[in-house]
This record gives sequence, structure tokens and C-alpha cells, in this order.
Amino acid sequence: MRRMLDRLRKGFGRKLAKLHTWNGWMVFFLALTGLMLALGFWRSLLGEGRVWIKWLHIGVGIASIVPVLYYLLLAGKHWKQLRSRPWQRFNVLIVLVLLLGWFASGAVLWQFRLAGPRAANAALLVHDILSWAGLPYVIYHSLTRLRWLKEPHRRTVKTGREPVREPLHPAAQGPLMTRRAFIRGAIGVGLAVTLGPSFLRWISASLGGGSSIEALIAEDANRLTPAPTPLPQSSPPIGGGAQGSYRVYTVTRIPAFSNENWSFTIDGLVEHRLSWNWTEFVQLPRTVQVSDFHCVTGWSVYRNTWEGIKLKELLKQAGVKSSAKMVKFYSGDGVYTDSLTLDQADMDDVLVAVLLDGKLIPSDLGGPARLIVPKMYGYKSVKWLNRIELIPDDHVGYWEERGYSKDAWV
Ligand SMILES: Nc1nc2c(c(=O)[nH]1)N[C@H]1C(S)=C(S)[C@@H](COP(=O)(O)O)O[C@H]1N2
Ligand SMILES: [Mo]
Repeated sequence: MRRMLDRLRKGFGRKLAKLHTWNGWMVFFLALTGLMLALGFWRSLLGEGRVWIKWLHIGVGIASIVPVLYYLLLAGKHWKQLRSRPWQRFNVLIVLVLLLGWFASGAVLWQFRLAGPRAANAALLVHDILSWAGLPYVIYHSLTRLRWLKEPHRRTVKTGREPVREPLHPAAQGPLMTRRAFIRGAIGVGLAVTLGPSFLRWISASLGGGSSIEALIAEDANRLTPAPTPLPQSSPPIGGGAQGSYRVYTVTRIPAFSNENWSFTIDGLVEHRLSWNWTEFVQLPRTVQVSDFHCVTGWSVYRNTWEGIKLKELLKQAGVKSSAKMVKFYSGDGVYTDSLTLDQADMDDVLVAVLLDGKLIPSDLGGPARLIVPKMYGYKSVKWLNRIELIPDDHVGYWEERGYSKDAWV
């Protein structure tokens, strides 16, 4: 009887250890791919690979629920075993909250179309908070448990009982800090120093709201004069100011423009090829529009007051030939493109925007001129727009070529 119990218990311990290993590798993989997806730096490096990484991240993310569910089956027994170990119980709880939270918010982000922008936005916030709080915890947890840190009497799988050591006489107690405690402390400080600043920056960007556009304006690399005089609806902005913050996305380095190197051209299948320099461009009649901006990765910025030239007015001026089928948009970064059908381009709210909330669009956000297609996801809104070409055939845009849906309707 006793031997059977022992065997069972051993089996149980092994099961838990295996579960822990599997779970650890999954979290490691998800953290790595998640950081690659989240950090802007990787966007330009990865290109096409990004879509693959995204699907791997989603796939493994879905699979990561399996060890959690399996653990929940064993949880009752494990919980009892840990009755004298409050810290381990605490650890189990934290890890469960992290895993379930990542899973739930990840599922919403994966199904962003079903969930809608509000839910996706909230899910992204949760996913981010869990990552910024959870990853340092998980890293700390794994580093401090590496084998080389362990003393021989603390082996991986514990059965719940450990030899009780006789407390040492104060005089016999060794150095103030054991090697173990010292290394733990050092790892903790190291993490705080390396992750702390980006954590704070992220907090202030996502919770502070509003101010980030100001910061981007302050860092604007464009040098174009004259600044267009905003229409009365733009300044102060009738939308009351954009709510939320943009994540600066680019697949190249952020280009910078001045009056010398900037022009705007409409060509291809048009009656009149048109080209403007900045001074001429800001004299074109503009309109003001308030709209929300949604990215497929889950974030949104609400109530942007955009001021710009209606795309359909530009097309009317150029005169679209009957052989034209699509409108192709080129970015001044030399790489990014996208397209709209003639019907889509004819929508009243499609703008070539030059002002956001009454101010020049900063270079990070696609200034001096960017496309705005409010009814479609952000990847249609080509930044640093400087050329529109009317073409006879279909054109597959940058992200669409790399796996984003041709159907970009929000
Ligand atoms: N030239 C260019 N335009 C672009 C992109 C880009 O990488 N390069 N990213 C697109 C995507 S996916 C989104 S969500 C928005 C992001 O706009 P933002 O960087 O101003 O937040 O720009 C779109 N237009
Ligand atoms: Mo996007």
C-alpha cells in the first residue's frame, strides 16, 4: 500500500515537472516571438517573416492552454502539497493569472475582427500589461532556478517534505548574504535596470494618453515651410484632440523631408499628370474630418481631427482615364505601397492628410502627407505619401503581399 502511494506520488511529481518544462518552453517561445512582434525595431528587419512569426505566436499561444488545463486537473492535489509553502502557492497563482490572461487577451487579438476595435484595444492593453509585469517575473523565476544556483539538497521535484535543518547559532552564521541570495539580488537589479526604463516609457505612453503626439511633434524630422494655416474646424480640433496613442510603424528608417526633396505627383492613366511642390500643395483646398484609426494588431486612436485634400478631388483634377482600374499609392520611404479600387478611392472620407489636430503630421506618423482611409485598417493609410499612380491592373500592397487580408474593411 505504502509503496503504491509512493509510486503514485513519484509519478505525480514527474508529471508536474514535465508540465513545468513544457510550459516553460512555450512561454519562452511566446515571449521571444511576442517581443519581436511588439518592438518596432524588428518590423523593418523581419519584413515578410513577421507574418510567419505572428502565426507561430498565435498557434503556440493557442496550444499553451493545454498544459494549463492539464495542470488544473492536477491542481487540487498540488495545492494541498504546497500547504506549507506559501511562496510556491503564490507563484502558482501568479503564473496561472499570467497564462490565462495572456491566453484570453491573445484570443481576442487573434479574433480582432469578431471582437471589434474596442475589445481588441482593451485586449492589447491587458496583453501588454501582463507582458511588462509578467516577463520580468518569469525571467527572474527561471534565472534564479537554474541548476547551477541550486544547492544539492534542493532538487527540482519536491515531494513536499524537506529535511529540516537545525538553526545555526547566530555566531556560526556565515556571511550576511549567501551566494544564492546575492545572485538573486543581482539578477533582480539587472532586470530592473534593463527593463525598467522601457516599462516606464510604455506606461506613460499608454496611460498618459494624448501627450505622445506632442512628443512626436517635438521630434519632427521634417523641415517644410510654410506651415499651412489650419481651417477653423482644425484649430482647435473639432474632435477635441486624438484619444489614444499611435504606435509608430515603419518598414524602413523614418524618412525626413524638406522643401528641396519633397514633391507630390499623380500620374499613370490620367488625362493630366500633376505635380506639386510643398508651397503649391498647401494651397490646394482642404477639408476637415474626425475619424478613428484602427490597426490590425489591436490598437486604435479615436477622434483624430485630420485636415487634408480629398483624394477624389485630386483624382478629379487629374482626370482618371477609363482604362484605369486601381489607384496605387507610393510612400516616400521608397518601399511601402498599397492600393484602392476606383470605387474605394471615391469614398468621401478618404483624405491625403497634412494636419492632425491642427498641427503638421510629425515625420514619425507619416508627415508631411499621409493617406487616411477611415473605414479600413491602418495598413491602407500609406505614410509619407508622395505619389499616386492610376494603373490598369490590380496591385498587391506591402503588407498584403506578406499575408494581410486584401479586405481591409474595419
Ligand atoms: N510607409 C508606411 N506606411 C505605413 C506603414 C509602414 O510601415 N510604412 N504601416 C502601416 C500600418 S500597418 C499602420 S497600422 C499605420 C500606422 O501608422 P502610425 O505609424 O502613424 O501609427 O501606418 C500604415 N502605413
Ligand atoms: Mo497596422
